[in-house]
Amino acid sequence: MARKALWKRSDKFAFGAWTVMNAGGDPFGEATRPQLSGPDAVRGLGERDVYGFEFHDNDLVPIGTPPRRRDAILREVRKIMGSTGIKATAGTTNLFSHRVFKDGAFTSHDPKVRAYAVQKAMAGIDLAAELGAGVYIFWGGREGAEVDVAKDPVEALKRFREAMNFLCAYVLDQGYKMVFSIEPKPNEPRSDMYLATAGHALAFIATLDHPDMAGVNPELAHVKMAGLNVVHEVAQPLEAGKLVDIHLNAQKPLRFDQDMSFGADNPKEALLVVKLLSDYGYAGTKAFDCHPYRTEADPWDFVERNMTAYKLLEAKVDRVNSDARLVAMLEELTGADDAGLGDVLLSYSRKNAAKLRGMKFDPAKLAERRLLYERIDQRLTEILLGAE
Ligand code: GLT
Ligand code: MN
Repeated sequence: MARKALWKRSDKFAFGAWTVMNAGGDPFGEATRPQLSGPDAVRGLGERDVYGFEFHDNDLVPIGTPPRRRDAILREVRKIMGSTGIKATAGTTNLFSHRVFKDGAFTSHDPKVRAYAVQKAMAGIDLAAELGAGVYIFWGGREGAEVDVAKDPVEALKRFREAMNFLCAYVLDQGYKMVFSIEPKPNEPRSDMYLATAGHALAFIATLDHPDMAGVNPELAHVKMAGLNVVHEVAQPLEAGKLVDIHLNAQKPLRFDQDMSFGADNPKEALLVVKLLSDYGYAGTKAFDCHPYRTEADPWDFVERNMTAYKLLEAKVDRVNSDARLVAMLEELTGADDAGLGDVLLSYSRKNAAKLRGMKFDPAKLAERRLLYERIDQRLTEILLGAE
């Protein structure tokens, strides 16, 4: 890219190592570009001033790697981290590729498969701790069903909880500084997956032995696959103080998992996600979880475009937030006259209830208040399109 890079490390952008290791294969066709190794993926990201990388245990250490080889790989990755300045920001366990997980990992019917999954997660947590990652992601890729009659979903959630409780206790026992993050997805690769949205994940987290140890990393594409609202999906964990990471990308609604680059499909929606994160001072890493188009010869234009898109949208957010016309319209909308209400709605008391009962409202008059939604939306569109 000829243009000067817009991003800095302090932007705290991250990429899944797997995003640049994606070689373009899909269910209908073979790979279209060379397979990068884990260390080469980390090096390429570090050389492009990316703040951090996320990784599966097997992105770095393939299943069955002897311990000495594992340690040698880790030494190599640490060396790359030292020379490029990139950090390991989040680890995760691949509990979906191997056929042993064909009917689930933590939610498998087979106690031995469940035990293997928890053992694998423990080893992945050790690996993440060794590289200094402070977030550990749980994406239940195979935790779901095609045949609901064959797996009791209540029992499945109990098993999921047992595994998470075991692993939380493991982290505490080891003294690791690490929070868990559940990554929701409604479907694919299973027909239907448990913990389908951020809301499902939040409700589940509240039932853990250590709810404070777990948060959520929503992924825009995942919720979009169900046709739901990406801004709301991010807002809910944010409001709950549970947004510990985020997976940014793009997706046309109600289709297979496309994992397109951030902003590639719906720039207005991407803008509103960036606005949400910056308005509320989100300080965690912003990870891109998507992959280059199958037609790309290498992943590097893809890496640069995602960070560039975020920074351009961030600049637009500044314009949106300082646009006098838009600000005035939003103020009119949100600054409704509450004179006379006092603190009656702030909290329930018998006194407040009595006060509220005694108040006089004229609904027809209240309904007359103008709401400039067309103009507001149009102004946002204009700013996005570069109008003065
Ligand atoms: C997989 C999935 C992603 C998850 C990764 C974490 S793996 O690529 O599509 O959304 O974030 O396990
Ligand atoms: Mn993801």
